[in-house]
Amino acid sequence: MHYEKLDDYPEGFLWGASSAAYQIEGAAAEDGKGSSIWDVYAHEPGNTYKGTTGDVAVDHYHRLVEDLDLMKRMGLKAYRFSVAWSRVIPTGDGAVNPAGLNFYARLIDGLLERGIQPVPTLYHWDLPEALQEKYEGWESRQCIDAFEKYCRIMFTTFGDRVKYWITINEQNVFTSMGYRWQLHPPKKNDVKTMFVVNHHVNLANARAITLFHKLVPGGLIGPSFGYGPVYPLNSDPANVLASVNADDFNNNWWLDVYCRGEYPYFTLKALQRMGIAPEVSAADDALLRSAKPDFLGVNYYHGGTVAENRLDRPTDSASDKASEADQADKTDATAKTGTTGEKSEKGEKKEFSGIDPYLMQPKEGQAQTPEVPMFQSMANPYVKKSAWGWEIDPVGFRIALRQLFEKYGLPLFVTENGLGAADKVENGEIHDSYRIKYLEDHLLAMKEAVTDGVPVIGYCAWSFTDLLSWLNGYRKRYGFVYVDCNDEQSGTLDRTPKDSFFWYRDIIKTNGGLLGKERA
Ligand code: BGP
Repeated sequence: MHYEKLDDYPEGFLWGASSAAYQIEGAAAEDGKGSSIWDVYAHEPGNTYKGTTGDVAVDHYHRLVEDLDLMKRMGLKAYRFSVAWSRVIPTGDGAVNPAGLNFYARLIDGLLERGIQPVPTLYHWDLPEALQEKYEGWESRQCIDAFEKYCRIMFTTFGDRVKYWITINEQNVFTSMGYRWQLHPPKKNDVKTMFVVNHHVNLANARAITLFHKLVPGGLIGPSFGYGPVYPLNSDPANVLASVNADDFNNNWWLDVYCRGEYPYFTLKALQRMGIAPEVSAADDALLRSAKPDFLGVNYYHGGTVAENRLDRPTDSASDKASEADQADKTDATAKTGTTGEKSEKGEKKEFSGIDPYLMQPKEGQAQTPEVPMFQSMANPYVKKSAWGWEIDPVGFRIALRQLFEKYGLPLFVTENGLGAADKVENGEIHDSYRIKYLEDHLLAMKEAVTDGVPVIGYCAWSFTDLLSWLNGYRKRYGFVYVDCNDEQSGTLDRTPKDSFFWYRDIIKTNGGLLGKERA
């Protein structure tokens, strides 16, 4: 559908920006905070780019007021941040740390005083280390009880002031990176365990939502999912079937549980056949079916393209060529961004560039590859890529919003979208026209989705300030505000608004009216 004129963004649209505790706060061991699994993981040699850690990050903990003032200056209507569970309950399920709660009280009250809606995420990957040690973290159901206890504290403390809440960030990413690809803690490669963990997180999400609805009437809560539409490589029915499989395996596997309370039938069958499906008790089933989110948080970076995965595929097939092109592109991206890779403790070379959690694929001969008979990821020749090899696909954003609303009928809240780039400071200024272009194209695509009729309640760009990328250090920047930090972790941490800061301020001021218009 093409429109002569697009609808306006709705009144009260939540124009925002996002962050996550581990990536910005620093103060990793201050004021009684306990360690998280990321505090420990980042300190083990070879796990992160140049050994970067969140010990100081961008020091948001100490620069709270400065950051809040910058948010007000930009005119933000919403700010999505995450709460470090181990700051609130240092041992994960023991005593509450009043200083930790007080930090979030200052943040939330500071936002409200400035007319900004706080949007806390309860779990953005930084599990208290004590829970990992005591129970093997999410492998145990005790972790679900601990999460519920922590949520209760958050809801009873802040439910009177905070309307929008996110339960879990990108469950698809942290479970696969942590239990399959060995790139996040606890660095395991065990698909069966990955599905157990995933099931437990589903239950934790459902328990949090159920509790929230009891304790915070009038509030709204939902998970944030890393969503990408799946395209077939072409109209070959075998590839179309592969795209149906991939959508089920990569998207429905989580979304059907969140929104319908059940695992998708075909993927569940396939996993059962392989002996790696999670066990769902009658009580689990009842809980999952009864807990419904009020909205769906959507993190959109890009989708993916797939083809049939024929195990006897001839080497010169079109898709193999596309795959080679993809590989070449990734290598090129690595060269462009100057990543040389690092040696891990064991000595094998490890590339931190080009890691794309949404498109990870089993390597040849890698054990336990449930999707092998279902599909194979391919390069998409129609879309450009960022310097880190992530596809740039604003039309896919509109498709994503359409598909999600059509499938689940829930209002959507875009909780992440943005461009990672190596920004340069020129005479004290940062001219990030590429980021403005990226955001503008995506905001226009979202406006088209809104005109199509999709109810979108807000958009939080990733990210407000520059911050620590989990695996890419500080040079892969996403922020509207430049932070003087580097991979040697020796910058001044001074803040400087980029060109995109002023551009987004004007977009917010006009409720999106300036999108696609010439600017002076
Ligand atoms: C999402 C995470 C964010 C952020 C973003 C960019 O998956 O929820 O926390 O990290 O991706 O990722 P990266 O820094 O790897 O480019």
